[in-house]
Amino acid sequence: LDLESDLRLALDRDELCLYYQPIMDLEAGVPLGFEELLRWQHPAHGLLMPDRFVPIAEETGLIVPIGSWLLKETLNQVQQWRRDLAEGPDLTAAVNISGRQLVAEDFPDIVETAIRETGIDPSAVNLEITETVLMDEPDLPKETLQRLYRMGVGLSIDDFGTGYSSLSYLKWLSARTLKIDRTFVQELAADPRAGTVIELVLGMANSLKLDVVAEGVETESQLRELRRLGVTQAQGFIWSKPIPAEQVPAFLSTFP
Ligand code: G
Ligand code: G
Ligand code: MN
Ligand code: NA
Repeated sequence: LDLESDLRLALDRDELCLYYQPIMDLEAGVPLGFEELLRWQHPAHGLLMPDRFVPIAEETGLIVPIGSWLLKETLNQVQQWRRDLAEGPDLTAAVNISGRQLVAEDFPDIVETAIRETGIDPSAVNLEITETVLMDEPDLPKETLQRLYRMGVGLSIDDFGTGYSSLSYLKWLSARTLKIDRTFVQELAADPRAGTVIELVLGMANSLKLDVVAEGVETESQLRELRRLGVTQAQGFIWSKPIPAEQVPAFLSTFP
């Protein structure tokens, strides 16, 4: 199955599409924003999930043009919801960024152009970078991170807790958000230490003035426990799976 040659054509053939999952404000009980998640409507194999093709896109470098496209597409989409929907004005846009994009010299220009062309407030933009990328990238371009910070764009550390966290990067990174990996949420019921780890992350995040999002919330009991620990932002199937853009207005209309 030669997905690589198909992937080279997918962008031009309009086969890539974006799904969106709400990120919830637990105190207000409303969505505060949406995370973009990439899908590939393959002509022969149907709807492919990112784990099937993002690694190929990263190896081949195709993630760079694909990533530029989806950044612009997401900012445009979220800006439209911010403008057009009663529940939309403060929504944030979370966009997954791979290491290959981050180390490209023109990445800050690409972000700046996407923001200018879509007209979205830069403070509504969160770029999600996995902790593993931050640890593994030896030449993490600090200039890029500083330029993004000066633009007012937020950085979210994705899958936090799964990498080999030296934590030293938190000092100079000026991130806005830590996203606690869903494995910690899933272990809450079975392993009391999972809750302790989340409490420690919240304490550290509080000292560093970082927001914390808990990922992968599926059950009421997980939600109750996360609230008890002091988590104020979360996402997961309990509210919604990732959904196509067309379904977002109906989702938003269910909130007061
Ligand atoms: O639902 P889900 O299967 O969508 O996503 C699986 C993984 O693929 C996630 O860990 C996510 O970080 C990654 N992913 C999803 N969308 C994108 C994207 O647009 N760019 C990159 N680099 N990774 C993505
Ligand atoms: O970018 P990130 O690695 O955080 O990607 C989010 C991934 O988590 C996507 O694959 C998405 O479909 C998945 N996801 C989102 N909410 C839930 C959930 O409640 N349970 C599970 N098992 N997966 C989730
Ligand atoms: Mn993510
Ligand atoms: Na994650």
